[in-house]
Amino acid sequence: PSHKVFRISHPKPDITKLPSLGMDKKHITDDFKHYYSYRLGRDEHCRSPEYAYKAISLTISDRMVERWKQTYNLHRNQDGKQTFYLSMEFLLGRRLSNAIISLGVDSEVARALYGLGLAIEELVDSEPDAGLGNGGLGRLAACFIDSCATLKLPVTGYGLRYEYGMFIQEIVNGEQIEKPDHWLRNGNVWEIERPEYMTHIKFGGRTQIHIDENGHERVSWIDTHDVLAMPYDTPIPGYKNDTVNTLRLWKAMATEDFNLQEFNAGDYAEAVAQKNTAENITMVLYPNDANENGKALRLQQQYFLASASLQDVMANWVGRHGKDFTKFAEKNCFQLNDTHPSIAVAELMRLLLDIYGLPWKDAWQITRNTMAYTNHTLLPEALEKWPVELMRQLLPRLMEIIYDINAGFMAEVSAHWPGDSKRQVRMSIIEEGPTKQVRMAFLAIVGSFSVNGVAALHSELLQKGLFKDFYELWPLKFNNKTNGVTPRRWLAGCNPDLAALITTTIGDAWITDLAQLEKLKPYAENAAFRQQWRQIKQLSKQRLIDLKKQELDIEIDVNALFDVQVKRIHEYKRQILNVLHVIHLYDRIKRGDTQNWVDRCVLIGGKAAPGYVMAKKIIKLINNVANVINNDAQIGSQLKLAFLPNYRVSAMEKICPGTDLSEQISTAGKEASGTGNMKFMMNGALTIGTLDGANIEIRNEVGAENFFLFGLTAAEVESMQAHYNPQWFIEQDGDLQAVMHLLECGHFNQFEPGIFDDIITSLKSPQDPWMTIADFRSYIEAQKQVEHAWRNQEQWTRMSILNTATSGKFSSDRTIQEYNRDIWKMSPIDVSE
Ligand code: T68
Repeated sequence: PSHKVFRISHPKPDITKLPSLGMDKKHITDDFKHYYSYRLGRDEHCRSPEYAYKAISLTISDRMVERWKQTYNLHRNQDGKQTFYLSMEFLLGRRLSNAIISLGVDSEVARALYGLGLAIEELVDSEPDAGLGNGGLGRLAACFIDSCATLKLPVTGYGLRYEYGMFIQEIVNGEQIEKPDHWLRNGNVWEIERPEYMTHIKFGGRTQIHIDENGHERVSWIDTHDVLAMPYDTPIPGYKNDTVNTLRLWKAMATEDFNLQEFNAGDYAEAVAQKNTAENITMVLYPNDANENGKALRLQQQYFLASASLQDVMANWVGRHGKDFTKFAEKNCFQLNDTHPSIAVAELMRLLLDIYGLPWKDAWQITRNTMAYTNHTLLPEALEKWPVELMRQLLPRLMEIIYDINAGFMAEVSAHWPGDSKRQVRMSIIEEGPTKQVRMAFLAIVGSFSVNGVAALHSELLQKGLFKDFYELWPLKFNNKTNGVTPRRWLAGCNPDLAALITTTIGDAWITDLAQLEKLKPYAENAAFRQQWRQIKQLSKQRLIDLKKQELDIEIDVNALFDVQVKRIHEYKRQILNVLHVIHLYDRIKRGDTQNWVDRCVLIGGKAAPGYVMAKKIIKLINNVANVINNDAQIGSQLKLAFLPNYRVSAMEKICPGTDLSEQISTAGKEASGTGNMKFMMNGALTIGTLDGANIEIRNEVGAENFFLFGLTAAEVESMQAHYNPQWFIEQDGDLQAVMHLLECGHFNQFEPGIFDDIITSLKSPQDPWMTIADFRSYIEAQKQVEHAWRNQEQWTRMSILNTATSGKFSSDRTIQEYNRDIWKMSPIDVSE
């Protein structure tokens, strides 16, 4: 008899096999009902749109997951190159409408919801913003990952899952009050926890040398306090291309054996309470956008992000290649979003040396060919430096490695410039002085193969100024990548009426190829088209008024010129210059100088870093001036000023379609790029601006005749600095004298004496680095040009159309194509094939 066992063969059941989810009205409706009733447990008595928002989001999210898993596996298992975008901030904003647009199910969803008696607009508005960023830098990261997915590039975002995002700003008595933003309170339907990819992060302890099995000296980092990094993945859908990339955000958690000693000693409660120290690491986003606060917790955050992300990538690499790193640099790139994650340079060295046992030379070569660094600022106060002592305590092994990197680098410098010890001191990663500090930007430059600025002028100034020595040493490392914004959110999503008009006129290819907007140019000469264009702008302005009506409690005329400045509050961005102009207009009305008057509504919004006293004063000034103007019956509709509280991504989506005039008035040479300027341009606003950041490129694209230019150039600012004399400008200018007088006599702070003294003093100081007074006259003249243009509505509309038509360059798709062409060098991966 045969010993063979005869088994009934049956197909192996696949627990993951599911039918594809339907994208039609019926399937969407069914799933909505399912989630609403079963998962959320609500019924017809529930009155809150919150649950309907959740039910539709879960329905949409499901429809991304299948494509997401496919993309994820394809990226991990292919043998091509991958890029990892490391950023302390991803300012995503709301996700529902973006997901709907990307999947191309807008009309099906709208119809399904309509059938259920729900309005999509209302549901969309109950989603909290994911406010995990301060401003431009964080929003840029969000636009970039959108473009990467749309361009089918295998790019993964790595960031932190802050429990509290950017604070919520309230205005009380004209002053900013910060409220915590507990954005996760009602759950986050867009993320999936992935405990299977959890990693350990070390802090503190000490290092020890030992001899490994091959007789080589190795360093181990011991007696550490470990923290767990738990990944949460968010899908990043490409535009109608079946690609869904991943944003992986790390949350800090206590290890399970936290404080075992105390635990065993019976101090149970104390041990549990100490869990907090670990979990604090990702508790809150630091709300400083332009200066470093130097807190140890911030360094912990930075290392936590760098280490968790690198370990994650390495684990995947070792899983597929074993410990052979010869091709690692060829297949992986880390793009560092500013210096915040630049400790990654030293961390990659540590992993290669201590964990995988590579010799220094090999590890250094791999690191230097894997890292790329983007700089976002020239302001010295924003340049990160960490005290050597702090780093030694917190990250002793990394401090050793940084010293070793610097020793090698100093040897390179002295070989290149023999005997130039001044240059060595200037270029050293370690800044000598009473407290030695690590210059994080220099670590990033030395450790990477590419260094880029974010607009042409900014990149040029980096090479000529801040990083001159490094540019002389490695000219080929330096390059420019002018910023961009995603047209999915910043035109198609936020301005559906305008998007529809554009699509009817030139087709819809512009959504993924924004240069196509050029085709609108001839329509600037078409009166009927201009009429439609104007109507849409008018509607958007009305919507903006309706939205802000209760909040602002002022009457705004839709026919007024909507003049908008929204961005973080900072002296270099010169919201004060805007206020000086408003005071000047007020003064003119009061003097009866109102011939050819143009009614204007000036809107200013933005958050001040909580510790930035001057920025908070500026908010107070705006509110006080607004109070005087808006409550003066003689002024009426001729002039309005309002501060828009709690400016954020979702606010900008409503503001930019309704803006006529975009204020981009920074001191030349100080704003690295700006990205709000691009959003306004795309939505048909005209710009009044200085020759700063990307303004220069905006003006080049749209033409000087369609841009209101004023102010000193960066070179003039630089050369005037030493002999700047604001008093001289004041003496020359009667209008400016009148404005200063109103400020100085306390006209806007009658019951709060002295509160604006600091502002006045800084304006009049020869040391004022922002040179506001120097640009007053040319700003006023440019504003007159604005009014002149506005009086001819046909001409204004022409210019508005031309702004949109020439905004193609400022798509982040173009930016990302350049990053890929020059730095990442990856091939797109088609998921649908
Ligand atoms: C901005 N930087 C630039 N920084 O100011 C802006 N900083 O010109 C540019 O367009 C934008 O980056 C994108 O390149 C920032 O937004 C920060 O938010 C920040 C955050 C933490 C620490 C320092």
